[in-house]
Amino acid sequence: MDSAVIAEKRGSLGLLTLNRPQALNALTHGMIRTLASALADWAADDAVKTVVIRGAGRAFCAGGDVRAVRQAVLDGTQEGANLLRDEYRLNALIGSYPKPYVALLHGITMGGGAGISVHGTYRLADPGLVFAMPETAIGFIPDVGASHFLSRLPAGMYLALTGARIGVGDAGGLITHVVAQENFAHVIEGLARGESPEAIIAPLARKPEPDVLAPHRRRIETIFSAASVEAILERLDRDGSEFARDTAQTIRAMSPTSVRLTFALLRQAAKLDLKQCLALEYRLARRVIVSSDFREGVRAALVDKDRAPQWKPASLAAVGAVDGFFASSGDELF
Ligand code: QUE
Repeated sequence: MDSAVIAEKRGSLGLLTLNRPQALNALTHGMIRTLASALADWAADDAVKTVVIRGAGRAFCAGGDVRAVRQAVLDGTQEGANLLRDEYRLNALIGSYPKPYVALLHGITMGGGAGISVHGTYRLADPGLVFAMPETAIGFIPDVGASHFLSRLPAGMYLALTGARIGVGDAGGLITHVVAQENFAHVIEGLARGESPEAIIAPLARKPEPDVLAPHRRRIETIFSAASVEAILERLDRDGSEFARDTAQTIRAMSPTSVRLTFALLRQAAKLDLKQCLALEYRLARRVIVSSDFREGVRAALVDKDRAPQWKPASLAAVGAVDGFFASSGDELF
């Protein structure tokens, strides 16, 4: 078992603690395997009524271990694809888990952290939550089932293309309750005693915080419903507001290939169930991780940290059709 995940039974509760705080609990392959194995055991264990997942340290979870995925590609091994395969299967297991699955979110929750929380039954978030799907910034795509939940959110295409960080006020649809982190221990104790999640959570839930995106919501929905990435950028440029200018600039700084893939992925995902979304993400991800933009994006954001990625192709116009990424390669997730 991987010490970066602590899996313990406390009374009626199966408690999972992500314990790699120095890396903001970014999910290694070992952590993914330990989570999947504990969840499989507890699904069949009548003593476990509920599962809780939480993160040690400052963050719930910053994502998947994309540095390791990049290194595996550089080393010429299949380990990167294998990590993603097991991560997406874990996301599917959480999405169809037979018992209440309660995620206690605080601090940074991005990428892979969303995948091990949003598909569960309850997502309790501390007011200091910082949520994002920032994959277009590293030459990747919104994965871990994000194509499912983002394609169903009014601002989902905006969040996916820009990687915008949002707080609890704007995370309706992603979280179920706002609960202060200081009350997480109380939730854990109540569930361990066998109390029902609703009975414990309801008295602790606070009023949602003000919605920061509220003044821009109509703009976002009108602009991001456009039929192509070019049309979205055209509408942003024509809008003229500071928000639209900043948003267009952000999208133009992302990997052009990632932006095109993300747009096409979310459009398709709107008609698919979670498992179909994960399977489609896996097809794309296997091709994207061997691309130069993923290598370069992870290098610029997380290895050298110069934040100056050189994307290839460098412009949307130069990115041709992305249909080939969506075709089956024979190695399907399910
Ligand atoms: C996009 C991502 C990730 C990211 C930054 C992005 C991601 C991820 C991390 C991350 C952050 C801090 C760490 C760490 C990893 O950053 O998936 O090990 O200490 O895991 O722009 O998708």
